[in-house]
Amino acid sequence: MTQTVTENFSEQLALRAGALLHSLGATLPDPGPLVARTPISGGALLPLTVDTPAEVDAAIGRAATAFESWRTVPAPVRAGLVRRLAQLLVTHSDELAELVSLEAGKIGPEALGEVQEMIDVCEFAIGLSRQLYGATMPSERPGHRLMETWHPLGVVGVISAFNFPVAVWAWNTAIALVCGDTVVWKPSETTPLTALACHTLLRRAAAEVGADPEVHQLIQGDGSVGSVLVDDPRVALLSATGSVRMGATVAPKVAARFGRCLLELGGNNAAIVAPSADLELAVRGIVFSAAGTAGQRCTSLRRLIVHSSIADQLVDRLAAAYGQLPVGNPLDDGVLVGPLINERAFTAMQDALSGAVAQGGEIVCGGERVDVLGPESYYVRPALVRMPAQTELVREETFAPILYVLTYDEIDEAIALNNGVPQGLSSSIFTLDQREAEQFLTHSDCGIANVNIGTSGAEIGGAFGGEKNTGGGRESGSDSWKAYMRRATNTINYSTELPLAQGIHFG
Ligand code: UN1
Repeated sequence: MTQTVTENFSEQLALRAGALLHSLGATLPDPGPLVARTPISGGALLPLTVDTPAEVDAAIGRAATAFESWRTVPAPVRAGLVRRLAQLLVTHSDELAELVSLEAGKIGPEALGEVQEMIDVCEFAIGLSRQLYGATMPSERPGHRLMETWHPLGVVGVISAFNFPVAVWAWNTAIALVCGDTVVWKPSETTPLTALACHTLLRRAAAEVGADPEVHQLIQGDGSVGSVLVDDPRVALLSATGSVRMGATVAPKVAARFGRCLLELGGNNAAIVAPSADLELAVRGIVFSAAGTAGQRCTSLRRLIVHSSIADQLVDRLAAAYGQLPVGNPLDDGVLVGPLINERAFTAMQDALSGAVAQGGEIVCGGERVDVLGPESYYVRPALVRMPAQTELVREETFAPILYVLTYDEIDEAIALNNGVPQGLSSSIFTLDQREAEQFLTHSDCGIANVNIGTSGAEIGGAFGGEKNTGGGRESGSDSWKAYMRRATNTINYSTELPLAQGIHFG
């Protein structure tokens, strides 16, 4: 495509982004140094202002003040705000999804899926608002009751990544709000417009249900803006999604001020394919997890651990499937693989591929750049690479569509390979042998372990997160809400005596 055609196209995308923001009710930001770009063409969408440390400080202050009254609103009433947000998301799902496609480069069905994930977690949070219950335990003392109660925590700082620019915010925000917390959100500087849209919808929902709009604050900018959140003692919980490097910087700082961290960091997810696997199903699951979202999910499949008896056959089938993957403009129907987020991601992918070859790897297919919309955008064919061993490179996470293929002979060996990386987010096994499946479920050291589905695409109802370098946090479903509340243990004496625990007699 010629330069002028691409420039015209970029202008159209910028106009479209402006129109979408307008129909989502957002006031267009003042121009500033933060340039929102689209990975579709690499063009600029809108320039935005960046928050100064003083502005971040003020936003935290507003959230802290709003917390004082929000905490006293009954949880089922707080859920009214989340309910209205969910309704607005349903009404505006197409526009919001299109903005996600523009800013993060997701194909239409995946962008819509992300908005659906927001709606789902809102519904979950609404139900949860009547289930924030604690346990009661038998007291060892007569006439005493021992129980736990859960209370709002305070201001929750949310730092989110570009690849799930809206769903991960919703996981945190919907749950935090029903728990009685207020939120200060620092989205990725790569996706400021979707953040602005969500912030606007939430503020609108608050106004419509008579809640204090200050329960949600949006701060925009790079890591220096986020670091104000990290250091501020008024931020009771910092929920951060991103790289292991980011987590390693953030976690000690929050710990040093005795704040809480909820970390969702890197993944280096593997799938084991056993000899009994339904290969047809396995191929579909593998291709979605490895090539979907152009390999840019934290749950993306990066390592395939195949039994040596079926490795050649499976690799052939995968190569055939990869050959048919339409790579292109994610706004076009039928495209399955959109762009990488930026040049840095492309360079990291190319470096990893040359490193793999240097370490004895064989590129079966893919890896090459595809010119879709000019030199400023980075489209690639997903790569399938056979590796002789789990080298240092394979143990690193490269946020791009590279699937390393390793082989095994015994299931113990396969599970050891699965676990033999620093990260511990997601894992799966394709097998029809129940013993093998159960062995895998018991011994995979990841936060997510699946059978006969891929590593990505988790439902919101489960707790989401992982172990080791993934950071240990759990977000979204199950009892993840407990991270957003503080627990008090209460002992109530309704007797006329004062018996002491442990049978102590004092005086
Ligand atoms: C992420 O990539 O940070 O399980 C989140 C999944 C999605 C969420 C991914 N539901 O793939």
